[in-house]
Amino acid sequence: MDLARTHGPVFKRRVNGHETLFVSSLDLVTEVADESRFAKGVSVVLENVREFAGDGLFTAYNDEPNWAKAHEILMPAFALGSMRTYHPVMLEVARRVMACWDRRAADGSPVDVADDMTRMTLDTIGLAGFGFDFESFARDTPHPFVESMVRCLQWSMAKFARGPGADHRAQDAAFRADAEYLASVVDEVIAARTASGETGDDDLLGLMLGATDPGEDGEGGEGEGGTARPGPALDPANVRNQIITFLIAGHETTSGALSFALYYLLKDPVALRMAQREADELWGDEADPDPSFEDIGRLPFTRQVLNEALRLWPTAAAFSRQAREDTLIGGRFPVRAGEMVTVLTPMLHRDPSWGDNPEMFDPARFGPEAEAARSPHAYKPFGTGERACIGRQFALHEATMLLALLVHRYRLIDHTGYRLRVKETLTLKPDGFTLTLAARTPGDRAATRAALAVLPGGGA
Ligand code: FDE
Repeated sequence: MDLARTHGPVFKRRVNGHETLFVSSLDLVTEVADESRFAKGVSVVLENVREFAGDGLFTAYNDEPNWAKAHEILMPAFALGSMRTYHPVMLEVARRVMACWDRRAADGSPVDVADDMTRMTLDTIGLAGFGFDFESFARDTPHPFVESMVRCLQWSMAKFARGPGADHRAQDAAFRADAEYLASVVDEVIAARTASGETGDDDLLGLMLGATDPGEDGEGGEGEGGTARPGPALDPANVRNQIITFLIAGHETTSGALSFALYYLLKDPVALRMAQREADELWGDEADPDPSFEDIGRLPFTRQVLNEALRLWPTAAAFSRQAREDTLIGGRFPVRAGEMVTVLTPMLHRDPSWGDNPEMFDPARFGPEAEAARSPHAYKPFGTGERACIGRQFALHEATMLLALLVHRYRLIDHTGYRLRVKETLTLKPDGFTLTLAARTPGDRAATRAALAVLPGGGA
């Protein structure tokens, strides 16, 4: 981001022989988002992630047959309507967060926001995707799976920055051990499903194992070990890669988004009250609200808060595009066929087209009129085109519900006067961000309404 501020919206950075061409202005991103000229590029860092996520959706090459196959099988599971299926599990895990935070509110001890959001998103994708319970809230430290995964992601970044000559055998051996551990946890997930004999045919694992079409006579043949089940829709190695992919992609990014949203609400009393009022209008003084699936669509301001947090800190901070043919971008920068261009999303999201104060947190940027007036290429927290994020609705449903439940239930107290530090472990998160909490009372809810009523227009 500093380089872009110094050198402008197109520059090349060379690190140990790797050149990366970065772009971050609306014009240039509009060009590289053009699917007829560019496609997703598997960058050097993603090549490293391939070492443990293989041909999973995120790291697959565009022309790898397993990409199209898995995409087709999994798309319906991520359509908006499918969120109805995941809603109860998302709510169950949201209640785990609240049970944990209630204890902290009672004894006044701080919560580590990013850690708890990560517990929540890991449990959610594990249960909703694969019927596997990581039980993260029953642990003091993150599930060992998370620690291994974070080390694998760090290895993927560090490998990129390696200088010549040094000996990296120890790091590589440690990486192999972590990658094997990830695979073993996933194999346990698959084995648990296979052993239970349940099809679970509307979750991701069920779809991937081909459970939707259980031929009585065991037809469909390629299944392993003479089971009576039909052949898997995807081959076993690919199923394992997809699960690792969903666990990586589906939880670090979403937990970062929630953490940044809580950070900005903490620092913006009007936005916090508006989010609280929106939740209060749905759930009043109920001690244990029971949000319906439809309620989540009735939280537009909460959604705007998340969108705006993802504008300032798109937690997947860059994505790469690969030129289909030799071309020029911006009419004068040559890009050869096959060459990559990396979109530096946080700077695209601060492009002058965002107005006068792009560093300012302002959820009104995502009001319906403002959104309609803006180029679709100005905002890319979920990537672009055919290879854009498949988990977008999933992440937004999960995060909107939790954020609304949390602001409905707690006063957020900035006990350290926290100043934002962003930590990058391939994804972005606020570092060392802790809060203390107090249970909101009916009196607090009345005070929220009264405080907004003094704003011009009643804070509408
Ligand atoms: C994807 C994605 C992307 C793109 C990348 C490239 O281009 O390279 C992005 C940017 C993203 N993604 C982002 C995000 C954010 C958030 C919060 C999220 N994301 C979430 C989620 C959840 C889930 C489950 C997911 N996610 C998933 C995913 C996948 C699988 C992918 C791949 C797709 C294809 O096909 O390629 C993604 N994601 Fe996301």
